[in-house]
Amino acid sequence: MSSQAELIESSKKAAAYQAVKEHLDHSYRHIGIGSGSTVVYVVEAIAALGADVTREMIFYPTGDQSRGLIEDANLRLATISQLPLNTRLDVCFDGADEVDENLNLIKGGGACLFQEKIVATAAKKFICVADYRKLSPRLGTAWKTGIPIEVLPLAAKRVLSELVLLGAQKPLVRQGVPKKAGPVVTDNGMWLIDAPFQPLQLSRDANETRADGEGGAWTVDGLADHLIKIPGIVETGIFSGFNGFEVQDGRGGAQKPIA
Ligand code: ABF
Repeated sequence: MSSQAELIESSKKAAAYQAVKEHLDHSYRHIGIGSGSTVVYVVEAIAALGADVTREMIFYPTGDQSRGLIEDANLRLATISQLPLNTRLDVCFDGADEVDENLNLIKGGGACLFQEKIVATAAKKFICVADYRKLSPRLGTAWKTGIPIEVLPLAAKRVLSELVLLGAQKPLVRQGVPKKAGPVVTDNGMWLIDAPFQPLQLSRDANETRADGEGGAWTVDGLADHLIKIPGIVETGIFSGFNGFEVQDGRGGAQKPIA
């Protein structure tokens, strides 16, 4: 492994262990577990606490990969549909592809976003474990392949046309490897579109806001609001406005404290 790759892995691991140490209160019962390569270390850190600590905890995955991680670590598994009514997860740990200065996220680079948003919004506290590479002033600066958008396959072409009208530059249906395998299919049986936009403004009332699809850059919330109204879009990889949010970056801890 190159020294760069080693640095990245050690940052992910440090961020994950720090996040678990600071934010997994041992009295917690319901815990959301996101997807991706960083979350592997989150589950490792939780399992390392031992059965005495984790015995009463129930873990809710955001897809097939995180379900496998929970099972392999011998932690108690439940689906989000089994979370009792009027109950919230105590905490959710998840990764991200990019994080801006206001702690808005792009997610879905690893093909998981829809169940991740369901689990994240069910949690009282959302802890994003994102190593130093993922922090940027504006979404779309570090993560250049575009905003991941989960779509109904039947509607994919129509959605591509709508995205171009909103200013996306060459949005594409994500293809599997090898390409002849066809489109990537999500855990929900949907396809993904990657839609590159100009880097997103932080605030809803920024001067450059592109509210009507004409010129300028979108704000994070402006674009998210427009995208979710397009028929055929199931969910987008823009995550914003979470309460109790903190980013652990693997270089000494939190970017922003939880309010
Ligand atoms: C999933 O994995 C996605 O939402 C996000 O895109 C990605 C982060 O993965 P990694 O930790 O591998 O960078 O959570």
